[in-house]
Amino acid sequence: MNITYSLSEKTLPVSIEWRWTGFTPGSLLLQDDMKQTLRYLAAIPRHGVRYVRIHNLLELVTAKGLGSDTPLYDWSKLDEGLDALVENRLIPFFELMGNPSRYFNDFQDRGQAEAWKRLVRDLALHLQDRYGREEIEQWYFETWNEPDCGWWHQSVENFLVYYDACSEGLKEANPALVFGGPGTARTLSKEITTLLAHVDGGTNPFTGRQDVRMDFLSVHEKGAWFSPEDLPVSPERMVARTRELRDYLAEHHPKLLALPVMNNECDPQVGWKDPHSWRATAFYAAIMAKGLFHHFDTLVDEDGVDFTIFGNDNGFIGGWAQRTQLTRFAVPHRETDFFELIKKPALSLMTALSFAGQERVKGRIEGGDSVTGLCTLLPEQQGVALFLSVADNRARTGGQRSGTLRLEDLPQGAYTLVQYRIDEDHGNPYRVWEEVLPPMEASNWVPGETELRAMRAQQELTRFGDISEIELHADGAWETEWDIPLPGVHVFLLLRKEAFAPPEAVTGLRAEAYHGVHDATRILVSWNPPEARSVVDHRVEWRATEDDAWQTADHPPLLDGSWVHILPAGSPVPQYRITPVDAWNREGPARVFTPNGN
Ligand code: 8U8
Repeated sequence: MNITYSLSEKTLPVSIEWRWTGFTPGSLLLQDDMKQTLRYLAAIPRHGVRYVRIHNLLELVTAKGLGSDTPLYDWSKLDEGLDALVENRLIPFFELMGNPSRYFNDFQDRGQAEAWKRLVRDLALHLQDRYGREEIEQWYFETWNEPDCGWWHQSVENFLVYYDACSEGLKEANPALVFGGPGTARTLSKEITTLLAHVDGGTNPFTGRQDVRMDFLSVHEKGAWFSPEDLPVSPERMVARTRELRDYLAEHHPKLLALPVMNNECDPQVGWKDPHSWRATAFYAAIMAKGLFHHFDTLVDEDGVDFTIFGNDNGFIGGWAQRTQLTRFAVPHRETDFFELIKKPALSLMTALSFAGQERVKGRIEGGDSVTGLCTLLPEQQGVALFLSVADNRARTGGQRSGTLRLEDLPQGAYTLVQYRIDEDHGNPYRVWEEVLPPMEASNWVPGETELRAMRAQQELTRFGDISEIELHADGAWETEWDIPLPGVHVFLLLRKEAFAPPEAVTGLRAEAYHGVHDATRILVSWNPPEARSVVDHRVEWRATEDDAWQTADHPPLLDGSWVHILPAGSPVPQYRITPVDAWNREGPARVFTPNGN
């Protein structure tokens, strides 16, 4: 199978945002396990996860006097939840969803419609007060989730009133705030077609004019239906259905073809909770990547659609087989505060994709649809990050794919090749679990310290092969043989040493003790890695007090800024020192964390 990317071709923007997750309900934000999950997400380099879409955030709000001009709101729970996102540099994708104090039940009632508009205005003003204008102008606001499948309890007509109330309330607070929707579950459902007709020429009841706004159009097209079976996952069908929507717009509302379109629940299979053990494996990572690359190849490149977001709704809390980025082991009845989290390949994919640059070149991949790719140019002539996904649409297939890869018209000079891999043998903590499966007689079995350590040794995005040097001559061509098991994801990084300074220091270093599933003291040490794509590891050292010597911690190469330290029960939080290391073994400045800032 031959793959060619020619860098002399016109570059295109990397226009799809995938740095995304979502979950429900909003109240999860108040739990310790979710707060720790957010630390793990924030620790991915280069904001590898950036946006978090959450249903029912407004269930965290209570209010008195919603029908009056001066309602009294209690934002405290919402503030606690959103603080947990903002302090982790995560951006809320805010669905205006939830029913504060159960007040709203009929948007035909003019008073309720006005009260909703006021609630949305007051919410936006409150957020602006708390987080600043600049911060919330980066957020997205969206309608109620999936008004076409049971989340919405009023009529379609009432949804239109609700829609304009949201839009006008936001506008009154700050006209720069972005608003769209409706995040539909069913292709071209009555709810979406009615809303599109309203946007295209309907009358806004708040202004009496035909000025209904929609800043983006969001849909949910998933790769397979609800099922206990591992149905084939079809990125092709996701695209086909999005094309149906575009065809519908062309026929009925050509003006709306210019709207940015997003799939902000693009999950492989409906039903986040249903157990599908492939969600623990490389298949999940590979099919997510294939979905993304296929959207670039088709909707963006073939159709020229302004397709902006491909967002997985996989930020839930759950086990290996559920739709999560980490698996949780917990003490029964204390699940949310006595737990351990282990990263899955779905999270490692976000670390892998964080190597991407902002520009890409189109390529040629010959022979079959199980191999898809994305080739990006790094900023400031630093080199190339190229991603291949090898997956067919069924979770249970094996074997491998192989061929040649040719990059053409690279600038001449010396490059360093660094590769990463997600497959059965790379970054697969689930295999450790499979090997130590709970004993037959165990009830509520949780892994021991040895198993936890073994899983953590496998949970990082894993380097493939040695770091090697390549000299490219005047023709600027690089050719290599590749051989990738199915399913798998491979990253080729070609880095130009002269374009990289030694790494900068890490930021945001912290160390937080938490209750695990055993007695020992456990500490999540977390930090924001430096931006440079040349960083291949972070050295972690610790000492109990100033008077002790630094001890070097044992860990696999760490690209993410997250590492768990286990100490004898009752140990105080030690000091930590983190030093980033690059592909040429150059160290960045060390940063020290001292508990209580002493
Ligand atoms: C298609 C569909 C029918 C239905 O009756 O209910 C649905 C509920 C349908 C599709 C999605 C849906 O809920 C969304 O999908 C969930 C899931 O588990 O796949 C969650 O990921 C989402 O939070 C939810 O919005």
